[in-house]
Amino acid sequence: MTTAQDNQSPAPSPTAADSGASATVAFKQNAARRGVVASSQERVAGIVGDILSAVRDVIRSHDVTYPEYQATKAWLMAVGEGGEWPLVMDVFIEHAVEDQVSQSQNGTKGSIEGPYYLPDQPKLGATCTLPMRADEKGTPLVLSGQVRDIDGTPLAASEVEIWQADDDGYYSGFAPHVPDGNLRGVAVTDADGHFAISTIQPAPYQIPHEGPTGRLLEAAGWHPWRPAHLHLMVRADGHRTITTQLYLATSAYVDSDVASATKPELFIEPVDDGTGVARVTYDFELEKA
Ligand code: MBD
Ligand code: FE
Repeated sequence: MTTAQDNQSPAPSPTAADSGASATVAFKQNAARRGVVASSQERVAGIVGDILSAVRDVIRSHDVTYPEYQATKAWLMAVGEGGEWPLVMDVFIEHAVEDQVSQSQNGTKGSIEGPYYLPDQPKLGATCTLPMRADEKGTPLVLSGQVRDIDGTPLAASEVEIWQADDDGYYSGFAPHVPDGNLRGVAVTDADGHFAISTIQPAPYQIPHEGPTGRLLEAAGWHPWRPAHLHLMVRADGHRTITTQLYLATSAYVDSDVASATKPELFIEPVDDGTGVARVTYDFELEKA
């Protein structure tokens, strides 16, 4: 077990700006690692051209005024200045891209990556405990299961990576009071493809709401919540990586995720084993790359 440095700060006051600035840095680093893929001139002109004409259509159909146009410009500028583009894109847009891409992926259903993935987390054993503070709040949770090919073959030495918010809804790396690496790690499956990860049950998650994204939600009368979720990335040699999330079926907001990223196949219902530990099994099936 890896232990994250204990949290000494008494009164955490993380802000949307902390989180937004970190999400922007993380996105640029992840983008550099993924590499740049250029689209053809035809696709750029086709896609961007259609986006712009859809915007002009909305302006006409809603009879948009000059004050509304200027307010929109100010908001877009504030999103950039506050570093909230990763948040805005992943909350409002990513689910449509994921839905589209996942139509050609067999096996376990995917879901959006969101803005808070950080690479290079420690590799743990098949049976492991995520790095956490000695006094980490929340109900202990054990997620166990098997990674298999879609033909049923167990996949030994595959990687089940988890990242999640703490019981207060903060992700390490995006809130200064949470120790680096907290509640992030990679389980490596045993010879039978099995894994068992000890962590804490996530709580419903409120997206940062003091910044421009929050002001938009408030102006539209939309709530800022996601249902309690675990993020996962499952990798195996020769197989297509699956990025997904598991949702606690009994969580608030399962029917009104602000990021529109739930799928019925991704709900889990952990059961107390009689000792205060919630346990649940979920198997992952990957198709060949
Ligand atoms: C999250 O934790 C998240 O999963 C998404 C999609 C957007 C913002 C914060
Ligand atoms: Fe999340």
